[in-house]
Amino acid sequence: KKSDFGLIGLAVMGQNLVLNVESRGFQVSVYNRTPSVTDEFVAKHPGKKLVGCDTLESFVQSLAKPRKIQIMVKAGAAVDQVIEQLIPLLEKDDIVIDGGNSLYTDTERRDAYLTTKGLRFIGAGVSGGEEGARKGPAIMPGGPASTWEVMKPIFESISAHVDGQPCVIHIGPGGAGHYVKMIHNGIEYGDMQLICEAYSLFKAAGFTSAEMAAIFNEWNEGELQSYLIQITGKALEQKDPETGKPLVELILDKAGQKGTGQWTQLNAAENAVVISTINAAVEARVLSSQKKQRVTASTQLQGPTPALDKVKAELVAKVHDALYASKVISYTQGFDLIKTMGEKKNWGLDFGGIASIWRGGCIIRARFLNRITEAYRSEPQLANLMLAPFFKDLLNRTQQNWREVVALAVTNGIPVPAFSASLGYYDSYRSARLSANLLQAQRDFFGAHTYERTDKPEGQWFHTDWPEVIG
Ligand code: 2AM
Repeated sequence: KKSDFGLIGLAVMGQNLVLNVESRGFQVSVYNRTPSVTDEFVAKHPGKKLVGCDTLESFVQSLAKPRKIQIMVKAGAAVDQVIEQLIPLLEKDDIVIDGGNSLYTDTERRDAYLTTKGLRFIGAGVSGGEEGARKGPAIMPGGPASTWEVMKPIFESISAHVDGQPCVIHIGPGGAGHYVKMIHNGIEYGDMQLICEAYSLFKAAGFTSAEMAAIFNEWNEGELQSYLIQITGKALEQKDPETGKPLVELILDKAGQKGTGQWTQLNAAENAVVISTINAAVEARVLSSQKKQRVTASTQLQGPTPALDKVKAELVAKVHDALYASKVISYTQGFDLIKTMGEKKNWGLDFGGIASIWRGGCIIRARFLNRITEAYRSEPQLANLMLAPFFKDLLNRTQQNWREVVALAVTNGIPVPAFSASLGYYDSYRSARLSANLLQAQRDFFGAHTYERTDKPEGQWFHTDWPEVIG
């Protein structure tokens, strides 16, 4: 019997996806560049419907037509190399799926290229890490709708499910799937940083690790319920086996990144979309990585002595609101970017559907995503998520505490770049009049850029002969 599905690249994600697909009743052929990895993997799983192949030729021959081949190799050149090796072996209408973290522009290029070869291509973002791959990830496939229809039964059966709904929808053509996965990762950066800022305030106020764990555990029972809040509570409970101390306090405060956050930043800059919360999160990682410089600066640049212990009692409820409101801003900005690109590319994106598939499998899974789905379902053309009834009420209810938290952080010298960037966006967006009138005066002053007036119809442009400045 020929296999229903083939997978190339047996690193952990690939292996777990294979086991997931197999567990749903499909026979899976597997291939890895280093054959010993294939042999060991198959030997480790006796009795499963797995076909190990040591050559790409035998792998391709073992698959039922149209062939469905998922590539799970390192993003970048390796994907192109595998595709090049596959092309001469494949036949018209065979389907190649790239399930790695590819840059969406690479996906667009590969989609166009494989189409010229008579082959079908899907660029699918797969989120959820190793565990998600094994038990059910969120999947964001991009490519032609007709190809999605062929892949749908397999993707829907292997994805996570929430309320009986699979956490996979056809995102759109071409690079849409990998694009949405990229924004998912940007949002993930934001969520993580916001939680870390909450932690830093609690820490400065003198909460113990056990007390902080209890706060996050409790938050996970309420509106903030999410995977990242949940693992934060668990992480804070963890003791170092050697010293018995809270493990988190022993971990070096130097964060890495793999680049999807920066891709999101670049894309936002190209499209002139404000994603200040995500930017703050990416930049916070950059500053964290400059540990040596920070240690030097800490003895040279002055700040206030934190005195948050006095407000300890009221801090929990306030930080809760600051975190929740900032999170709403982060998603507002992320969806603004998705909407902007979706329209530019004509992808026909379903924003509510995107939020709903993020409810399961992936790192940002959270209860509150339902609210985003509801907002877009009731108003598909919603310009800004903050103006949906639920989020408007939420922000109006939390904004006072949010401000007080940012103010406390500022007066106590505790960095909260993502909380404050979010608040800056909120206060700017809700300002009927900003200070850009002065900006326009400056531009007209030095560059004769002209300006419009509040007392004249829009579209009429004025220039002033400003006084000459000497020196
Ligand atoms: P390997 O076991 O032969 O190294 C993650 O690195 C996965 O991608 C591994 O399964 C690895 O195979 C595979 N991989 C990396 N570069 C590759 C390439 N150029 N061609 C094929 N597979 C590759």
